[in-house]
Amino acid sequence: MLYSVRMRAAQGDAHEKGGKHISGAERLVSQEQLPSVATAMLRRALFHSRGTADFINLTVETVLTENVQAVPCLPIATVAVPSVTAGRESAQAELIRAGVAPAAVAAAIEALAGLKSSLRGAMLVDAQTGVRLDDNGEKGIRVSRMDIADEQAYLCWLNRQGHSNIHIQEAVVLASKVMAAPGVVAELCWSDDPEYVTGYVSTPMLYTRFTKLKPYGSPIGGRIFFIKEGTDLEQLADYLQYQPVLISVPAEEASVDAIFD
Ligand code: PML
Repeated sequence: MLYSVRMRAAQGDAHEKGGKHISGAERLVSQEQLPSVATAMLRRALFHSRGTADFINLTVETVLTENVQAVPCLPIATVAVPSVTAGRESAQAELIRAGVAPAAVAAAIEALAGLKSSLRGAMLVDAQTGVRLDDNGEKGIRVSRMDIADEQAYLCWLNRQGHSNIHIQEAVVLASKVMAAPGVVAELCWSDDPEYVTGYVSTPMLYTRFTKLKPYGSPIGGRIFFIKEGTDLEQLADYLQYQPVLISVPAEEASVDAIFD
């Protein structure tokens, strides 16, 4: 048995009553890990760079181990760019290489850049036309019920590549789950953390980070999932929100850690 632990925090009021989104987090953990993971989430909601939350929703639900799907972790690449403009141009090129139509890429970047407030979940966008497919407004579709299968092996794997921050730790897990969904061509994301300007494009083959995708100080971020024509949207939304998934790093990486730890 595992536990899905989900936190969303807002300021002013609950999200659904117009409160400002402060923080969100997702884990899938054992009973032993549950108290410390729940406490860490509460701390994160209370001491966040976006402000202090006065509404915190913490949900804990059991998940049967036999219902958990195993998904491989995406490899990571980083592209250093000198400016937000250069970052967005490179991200655009990567999305087009992945099969997203140039017009859809342009529409998506404009939609993300034009948001008045952060998206809590993701927008689903047609990869050919750029038309938004979900009707969830600012809520979007929140990807839920995922975690890393072996946290130690994952952290070592990231560390060896020079990555140690919580943003990348969580984003790679989320992107790996999303890219395992049938019909998802690519994802574009940048953070709502005003101090964090690195964003990424993920494809079923690769998670590519661009060191500047939004201006420093901007508290507005979000995600767009580009969807292939003919994809069953109900099934996709169901997978993204409800299918429990554990992500694993490549076997030799995990075993190398086991030998040297
Ligand atoms: C977020 O934390 O809200 C999104 C993360 C974006 C990029 C993470 C990275 O690869 O550094």
